Amino acid sequence: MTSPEGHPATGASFVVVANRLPVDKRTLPDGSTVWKRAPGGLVTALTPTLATRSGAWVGWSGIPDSDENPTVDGIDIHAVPLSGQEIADYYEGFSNATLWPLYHDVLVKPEYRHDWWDTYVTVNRRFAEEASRAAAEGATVWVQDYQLQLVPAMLRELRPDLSIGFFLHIPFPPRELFSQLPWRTEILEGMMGADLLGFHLPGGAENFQSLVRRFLHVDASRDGVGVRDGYGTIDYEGRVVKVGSFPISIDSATVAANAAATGDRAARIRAELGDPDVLMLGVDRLDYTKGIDVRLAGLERLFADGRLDPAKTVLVQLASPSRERVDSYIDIRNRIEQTVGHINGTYGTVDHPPIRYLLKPVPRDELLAYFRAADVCLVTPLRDGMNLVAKEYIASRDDLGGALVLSEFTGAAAELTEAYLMNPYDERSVDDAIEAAATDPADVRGKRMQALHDQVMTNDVDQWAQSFLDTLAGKR
Ligand code: GDG
Repeated sequence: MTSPEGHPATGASFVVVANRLPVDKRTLPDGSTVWKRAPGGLVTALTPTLATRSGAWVGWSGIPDSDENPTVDGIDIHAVPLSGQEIADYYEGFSNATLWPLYHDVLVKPEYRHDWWDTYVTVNRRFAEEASRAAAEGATVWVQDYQLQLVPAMLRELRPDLSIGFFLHIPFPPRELFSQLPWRTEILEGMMGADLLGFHLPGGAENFQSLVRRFLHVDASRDGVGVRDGYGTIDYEGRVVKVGSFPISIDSATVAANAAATGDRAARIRAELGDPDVLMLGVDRLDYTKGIDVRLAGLERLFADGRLDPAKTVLVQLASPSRERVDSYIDIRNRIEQTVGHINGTYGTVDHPPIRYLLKPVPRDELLAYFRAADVCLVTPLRDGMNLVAKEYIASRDDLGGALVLSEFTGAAAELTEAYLMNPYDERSVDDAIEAAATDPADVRGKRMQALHDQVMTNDVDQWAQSFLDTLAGKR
């Protein structure tokens, strides 16, 4: 059935478009496979909206060269197939070896390749076409992240009846950096297909507006930018495009409840580690933006200077493998592993290596138990859009134990001002923050944690999603 305009009369009134579908394929003990909902903040935040508004999700299944369409309860799944070559060029190439480093302060040199760009265009068009098929007349479509920046304009061309939102989960860079991109105009035009563009921070929204003025030659008023839940506007091709900041968060109440329910596992973790005086924790995708090397270097200096005792300190570094075929990820992995070996070899004993490093994802409950066990959580990125680990650690600590060391170069630092903030580029700042978090009196640490905990419990991911969708719907 189609409407007079040729759009599906049935179909979803709310559609999420993201690189990945919210599902994982699991193999059961008998060898058969099933699709399970993948846990994650975005799925959790959007589940109520997806359920009440007959929602659909458009994305890739995570399996190359597969035309399988997974099914899960409650969400109409639209799989977008990707070939192995497309994953290499669109995902590992243009998304993660061009855009990712460009948007993260050029921490490694972005590669600009026309063949990658061509595939990025082809794949974005495939996502837009699938979204167009999934959406009912007048539906709301919410496009997610840097892999899909061309989808808003492509979708608007196919379906001018839709209300289109776009949210960028990573930083949006200043003009001086973004201008490097050979396809800067095309990317900006792609994003401007949306009715609302959301960034974590006001700075990202301001960078975007400045770039639109420069490269698309339109007037962007600065009104409202810089205010939480406020937005700026851009008059563009007879439409008004809204631009605003929406700092993402976590499902705080669920994280707090699940962390409290881990019981005595936290105490057992400490015992297994030899009951150290100070247990520090790092949890990251293994990525050069996350500053794992920064915290290792800080710890080594503190050991060398006698400011922390390696015999009484343990750092557990949980690293999940990520983008393992991209060269810069192979390099950072090698550097981290070499440093861990060096520190353990120099400051450890056979019984007691001060650093325990794991290169595999740990189950969610185990992760929450580590959060409950850790005296200090080290979040030290060189650049990070938000950083949810910081918020999860805080939500996990309703006992008001623990201390958070947090880089100023994360989006989270804008809200989590009571953390032990540090500049990852300044050795003294790194060392002082780690030492203070580890050694400040319990009442000082407790007061800081109380303020942080209040902040995270009152600003959760549900609020984030509602505030974005209300702004898109013109209710704010
Ligand atoms: C991008 C932006 C922005 C990690 N290791 C394990 C594990 N995790 C979970 C964490 C957390 C998530 O992965 C990582 O989220 P982050 O926000 O820290 O980082 P990115 O993956 O880079 O996310 C970032 C985010 O998008 C949202 O907008 O905040 O700035 O870069 O939830 O807990 N989970 C489990 N085992 C692990 O070993 N179960």
